[in-house]
Amino acid sequence: MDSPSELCDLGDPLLFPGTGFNGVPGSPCSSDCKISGMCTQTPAAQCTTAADCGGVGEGCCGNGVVEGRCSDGSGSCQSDADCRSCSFGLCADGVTACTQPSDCLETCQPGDEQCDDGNPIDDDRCRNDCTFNAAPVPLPPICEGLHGPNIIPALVRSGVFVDTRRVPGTDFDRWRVRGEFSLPDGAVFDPDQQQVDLVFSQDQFLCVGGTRNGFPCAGSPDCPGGGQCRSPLFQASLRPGDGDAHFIQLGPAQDRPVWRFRNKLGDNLGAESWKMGRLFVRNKNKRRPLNQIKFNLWGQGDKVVPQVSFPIDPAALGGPPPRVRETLRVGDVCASQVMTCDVKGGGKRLRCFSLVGP
Ligand SMILES: [Ca+2]
Ligand SMILES: [Ca+2]
Repeated sequence: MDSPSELCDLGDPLLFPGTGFNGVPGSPCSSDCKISGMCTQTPAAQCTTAADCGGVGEGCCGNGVVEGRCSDGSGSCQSDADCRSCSFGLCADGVTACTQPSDCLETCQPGDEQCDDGNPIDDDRCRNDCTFNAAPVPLPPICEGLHGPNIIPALVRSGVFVDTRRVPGTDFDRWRVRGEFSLPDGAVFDPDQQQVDLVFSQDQFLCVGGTRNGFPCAGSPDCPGGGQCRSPLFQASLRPGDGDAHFIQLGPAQDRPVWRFRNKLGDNLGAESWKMGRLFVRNKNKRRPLNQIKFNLWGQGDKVVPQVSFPIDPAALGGPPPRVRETLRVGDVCASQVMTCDVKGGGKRLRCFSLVGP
């Protein structure tokens, strides 16, 4: 996990084994959490743009943009237009006469980043060293619109999927995930006031509704006409204001907030089969220096009509063993992790966990 990224709150060392802390050499985050990238050829050097790094050809990985350097060395750029300036009748080279920026011929020289999504998720389409991932485990579209430290790796300590007899067929109808993640600095986490989304996904997403209903998609722009790009496995949303169909905050203990969600039937519209959830904040203290959220979420698709079950393709994402991405979005924070599963009970039960770190 200690490759270039812009996670500026590295969290509990339990969560991120082998990582340094903010400001430590090799850490993607400065002590004041302002540095957002690392130079591609000298990874110990922190940067906010490519202009902070060596010379032409070296990129700043983790700042969320693929940049180059202007041929005159004047700064970072994404296109030639960024490099062309005309002031007092001269281009930036100080020699060429000009009346407007387009008269100048400075060019934007590409750097060595193949991609830069600015997030610290290493196994999505863009790796933490800003190279393309040939076999990605894509993030679900519910994380759309979030960048950098607001997309964070989670640790799933336990994920269980069971094919019970209560729902006919061979798909999985009972699920439970437990784990934790560390909130980035400045994140607002208030699940009784914010929408909470839970997604289990593999490599495919499909449009639901709109003019391309049923077609594969990578994001909502692929589903015009009001369609949604969703995981065909499991996707659920709990919205504030829906009464007991949402997380509520328990007790007056503001220093240690706990949120709980319960629905015995699991019949909330948009969150069918989701029966229980518990989210728990551990505040900063001496033993645990950073904000940590624990989650425990459970569901069973038997009571709701029609009954809910979903397949997990053991061959997707380079399996077997089966691999499933679990993503929890609360407000403007998306915590996600890929689980690897052991097959038990003749295929009727998956026991999954995430591997974090080297
Ligand atoms: Ca970059
Ligand atoms: Ca990434």
